[in-house]
Amino acid sequence: MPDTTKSPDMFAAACELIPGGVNSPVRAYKSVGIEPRFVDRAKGSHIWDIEGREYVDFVASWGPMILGHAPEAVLDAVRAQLERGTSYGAPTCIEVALAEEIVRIVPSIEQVRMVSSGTEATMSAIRLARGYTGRDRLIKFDGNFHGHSDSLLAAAGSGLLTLGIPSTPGVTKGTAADTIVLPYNDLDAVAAYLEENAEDVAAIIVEPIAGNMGVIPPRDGFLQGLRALCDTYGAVLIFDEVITGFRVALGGAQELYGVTPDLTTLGKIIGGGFPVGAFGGKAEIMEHLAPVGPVYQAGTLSGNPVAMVAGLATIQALSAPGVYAELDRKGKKLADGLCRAAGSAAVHSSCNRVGSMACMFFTHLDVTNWSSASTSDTERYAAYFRGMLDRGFWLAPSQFESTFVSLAHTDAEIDAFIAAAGEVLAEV
Ligand code: KE4
Repeated sequence: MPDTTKSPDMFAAACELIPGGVNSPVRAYKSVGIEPRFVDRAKGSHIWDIEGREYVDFVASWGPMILGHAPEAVLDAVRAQLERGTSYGAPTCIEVALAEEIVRIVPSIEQVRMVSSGTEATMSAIRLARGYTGRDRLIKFDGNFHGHSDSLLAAAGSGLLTLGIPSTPGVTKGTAADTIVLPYNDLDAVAAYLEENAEDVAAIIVEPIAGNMGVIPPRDGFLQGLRALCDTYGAVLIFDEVITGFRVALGGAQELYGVTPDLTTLGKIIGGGFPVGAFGGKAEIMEHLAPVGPVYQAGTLSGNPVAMVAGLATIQALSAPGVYAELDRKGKKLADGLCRAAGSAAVHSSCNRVGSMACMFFTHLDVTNWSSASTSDTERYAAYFRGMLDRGFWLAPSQFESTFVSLAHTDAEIDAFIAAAGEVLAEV
């Protein structure tokens, strides 16, 4: 490894060893016109690069760091576990404890299976829904991203939108043919498809609040309508709450909107910064999973004890009274301030927010789906991103992601963010 504290030198070396120099495409900063800065450390709401520059972080590792980075409660729990070993490949009391907490907090989840990423969670949930129903087709929504398993890389959101790749080589035609992609928030399109094809549809998977084409809330009645259609046609309703789980409410978007899915996928926050995903739901469905039922799914590090204690400590901290009111207050302060700053700078923008996840789109349209989100001026976003980075604010390197506020962000930091945005928006 090069002996350097300069990101450009480290990036050059990384590009020789890791495709694109990164272990996940969006980190390569391809859509914001500069090279990525390498991180040295993070604590609370702050992150430092290897040049020693300090930033206020609004990426939060793409969502997990809702308490802020390296919270003491999580560090203490992890330190204690490390002395007891880091992986056993055997059942542990701590994974039962985390499962118990998830079942207690998310009423739709009667049983839950731990995995090591959100991708694994959604991939497994879809296989389970197909095994349970005996049907093949899957409905997903344009601009929703559910990780990179083959069935889900059709007009996916997040990195694929950022990279402008509408789908990806390597996914077979047969796989793609079983995935139907419909416009987000368009209940009529779902009803029309199901009327003609219901007997083939195993599941509908949806981000109950879209977080991978920027932030887009469900239209009134959209989630309730999906619930009713799945009841009518016997399809499994899967809420992908990898972002929204424990983010917008302790019980996630399903608590916020009062809609009960059949299966829920989780990730990010439940790992407390460690690699964890989970999927769960009705026991009647979950019991189709091996070793009880015939649907196979497995994982060496599933339920890893270090990740479990980190997740449990995080959820226990989030269960304290007033946490989500505080997250919502901070999220509102940031989004309202950003909108005011954009208005003062006469920048066409549209701001969406749910709780502590928000997005300012560089478009004059109300953003309700991918079609409207895609009208955003991504070049202008890139200039805004660079301006904010230079002023010490660490944002997602893509118009099509979320700005995350954590419990660690102070009002003063949010005020400083808004002031900086006002300066930058006046220039872009
Ligand atoms: P992971 O496999 O990255 O843990 O989770 C996939 C996933 C599933 N479902 C939703 C709703 C998700 O947002 C994600 C992953 N999110 C992206 C960022 N929006 C991860 C960041 C990245 O790709 O590097």
